[in-house]
Amino acid sequence: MTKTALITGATSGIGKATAYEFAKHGLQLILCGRRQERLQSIKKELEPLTKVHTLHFDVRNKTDVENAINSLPNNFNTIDILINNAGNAHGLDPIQSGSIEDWDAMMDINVKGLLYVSKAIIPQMTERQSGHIINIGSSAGKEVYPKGNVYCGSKHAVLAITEGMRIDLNPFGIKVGAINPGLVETEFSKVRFKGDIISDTVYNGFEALQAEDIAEIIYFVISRPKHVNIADLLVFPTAQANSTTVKKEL
Ligand code: NDP
Ligand code: 8X3
Repeated sequence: MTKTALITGATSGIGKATAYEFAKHGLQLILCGRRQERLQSIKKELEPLTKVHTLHFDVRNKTDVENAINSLPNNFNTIDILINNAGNAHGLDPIQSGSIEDWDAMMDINVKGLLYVSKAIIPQMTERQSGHIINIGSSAGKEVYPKGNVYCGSKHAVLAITEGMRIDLNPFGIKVGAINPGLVETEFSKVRFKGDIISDTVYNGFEALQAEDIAEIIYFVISRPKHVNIADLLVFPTAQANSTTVKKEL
């Protein structure tokens, strides 16, 4: 039977590439994000391959999250796979001069938003005793780098929550895992640096991961047999050894 996957943050980067990858394999899709026009144009492009429904909400707004999930039509309301991907870094500042607005954004989107979406979907998975949740963490969830403070904190939280979900959902046969990329060339740095010119240089001098690399890995993870759960996966570009060690040729 065709599986249905809900992807948050499907309007760009990793989430968008995952939508295209899943569509190639015939999964039915629920694509989420704030930028409605992008959702519509992705839907139009993917509809020759699969059925697509879009949901337009900010993951920070728990009422909107709940209403959006509750609004799903019958043919889309059984969610087999949840990809909790929406998120970003906001700013790269030492803790003493970081902006509270940036901190709020990262904790509210990366951590609380992930929880709100999960809360709206987990009950149907426990009831059916099946489902697969993948949380997109980060190498920043496994180590802390200078000025990464709150973003790293948010991604450490994602990993702790992932482990907690896996334990609590274990009796229900629900798979839970995290995929933790290093440097991926997406709109991530444009958002982090608020469009500043510095965002153009982040991926210079080495071959960064592309969103499609992560999308292929996500598809691999969701396509394992029923008894196999990839619980935690760290993936760097070859040029990157950890958050602070990147072999650049400039
Ligand atoms: P992008 O900026 O390209 O994509 C971020 C996505 O998140 C967009 O689709 C955006 O949609 C969505 N999003 C952001 N804020 C909200 C919000 N408040 N409500 C709903 N959706 C939101 O970045 P990436 O693809 O790189 O990032 C995806 C995930 O991967 C994030 O969790 C990020 O932390 C993680 N990651 C990224 C790495 C990288 O180097 N790029 C490395 C490791 C992890 P819209 O604006 O339309 O709402
Ligand atoms: C994104 C990777 O190194 O910018 O999570 O934190 S990094």
